[in-house]
Amino acid sequence: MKLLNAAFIGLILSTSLLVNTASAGLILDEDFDPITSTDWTLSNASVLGNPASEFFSLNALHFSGSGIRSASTNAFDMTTGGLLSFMLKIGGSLDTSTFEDADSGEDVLIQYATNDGAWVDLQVIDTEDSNYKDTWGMVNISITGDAMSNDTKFQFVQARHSGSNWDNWAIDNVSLSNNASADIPEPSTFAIFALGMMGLVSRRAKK
Ligand SMILES: [Ca+2]
Ligand SMILES: [Ca+2]
Ligand SMILES: [Ca+2]
Repeated sequence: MKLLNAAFIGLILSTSLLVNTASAGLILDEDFDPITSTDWTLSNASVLGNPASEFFSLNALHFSGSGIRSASTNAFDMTTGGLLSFMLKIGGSLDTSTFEDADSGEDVLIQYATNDGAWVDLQVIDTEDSNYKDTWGMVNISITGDAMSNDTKFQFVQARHSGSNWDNWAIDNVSLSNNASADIPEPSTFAIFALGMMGLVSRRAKK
């Protein structure tokens, strides 16, 4: 009987793990090691290796060219809402050749567009923000409100800077998840079901 109980506990745990993985709803997972180029439209952005160990984890997407610097995603179904998460570093007073100090007003914008409409700001990150200046920091943005459409794309963009090789920034470990589908049972439902089965089996065993 102990063996049976252990088997059921194992079933509960493994089922919970399976369901957790499914309900995470990960729809974009990019570490740039290497880049999945079909997932991105890039302008004045390039994947670099690890110059002088200044990058977060192996390659990062580095912005340095002249003209508008941007990286935009494909469109996703975001009707359930979700979370956009990524690592960001902006050049600061360390002022290296990879991360030249980005000046005030040369903000990094995170935007969305629905149905190929105009870009709308999700978050504006000031170049003087100490969470990201000269250091890698994580950005988490909840996808809510008007961004929740069945055709939503995202963009990382710096519209103003002093030109090629000035005012640099980079991103890494970009992930986008939508909220769990209503069709996927919660782990607790499975756990209750399995516990019920355990009771049933132990009763039968006693008989
Ligand atoms: Ca990376
Ligand atoms: Ca500068
Ligand atoms: Ca500048």
